[in-house]
Amino acid sequence: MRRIFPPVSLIGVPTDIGAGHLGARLGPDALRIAGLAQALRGRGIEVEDRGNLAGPPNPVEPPMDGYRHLAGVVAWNEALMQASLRELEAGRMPVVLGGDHSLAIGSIAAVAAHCRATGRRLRVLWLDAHADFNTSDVTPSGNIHGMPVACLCGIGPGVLTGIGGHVPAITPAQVTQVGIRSVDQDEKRMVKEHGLDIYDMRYIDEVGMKRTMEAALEGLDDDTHLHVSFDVDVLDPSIAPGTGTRVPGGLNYREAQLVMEMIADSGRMGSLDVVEVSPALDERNRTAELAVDLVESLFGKSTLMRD
Ligand code: HAR
Ligand code: MN
Ligand code: MN
Ligand code: MN
Repeated sequence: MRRIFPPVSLIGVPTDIGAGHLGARLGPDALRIAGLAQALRGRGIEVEDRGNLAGPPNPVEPPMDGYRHLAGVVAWNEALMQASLRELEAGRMPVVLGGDHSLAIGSIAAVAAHCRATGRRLRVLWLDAHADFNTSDVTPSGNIHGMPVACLCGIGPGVLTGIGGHVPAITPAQVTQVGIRSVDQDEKRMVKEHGLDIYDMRYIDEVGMKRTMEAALEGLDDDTHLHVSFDVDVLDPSIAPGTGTRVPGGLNYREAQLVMEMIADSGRMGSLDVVEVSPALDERNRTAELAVDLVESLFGKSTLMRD
């Protein structure tokens, strides 16, 4: 059975203001050049590319009070929250092209607000090498792309935790993380304290990806909106070198495909972020091309007709 997807709106967010490395600002165009819109249209999906949002330039300043570029991160996320909510309210699926992962704050705040308004249950699947659960007190870098999950769970500055109008936007119980292999010392304490559901690389090694994803997707029902936040650094750097914070030991090609195929089979994906693509660090755009390949699988592409 071919699943019917709602129309998709691509929202480019060309910034690296939440990161410590420059380059994710070029991610949206790298994904476009890799043929994202065409690939989705090829699957019979109606796609509108809304172009890029506007926001402040990256001032490349040191952190202040534990945050680098807090005001700029807020500005980009407020713009994204509005843009994404507009698409959801129009019955369209926002696909956010990052940009660094701090953008998940605005993206998921919008989805949370929409789910609140429509009475749907929200679950967030966070595919990443990193837990992104730092706070200004414990961050080793001040980089806000290391903090979005904490901010969404209400732990962070009010200007970020309040972006969707409800604090917290989500609870840790709504979040499942897969592929994690880099968690900072005090961040470990944080994720433990807040009971984040983390399938790290050791778990995947021991149990295998099929059982990992069965566990990660457990409990989705017809009323669940699944938001997928895909940080391309979840992939092994040998297949996805074009990203700012590479960590060895990530998902291989087949594992990544299976993750996407099993999400597609759940039939519950209602919104998506593709973040941290950094083409200047890449080899001939292969990371963006791989991301597009994987997004096709998220939208139901498979080798055979399976049901
Ligand atoms: N944990 C590190 C920090 O907070 C790096 C995390 C940010 N890197 C990302 N996000 N790409 O997933 O500085
Ligand atoms: Mn809706
Ligand atoms: Mn991330
Ligand atoms: Mn990451």
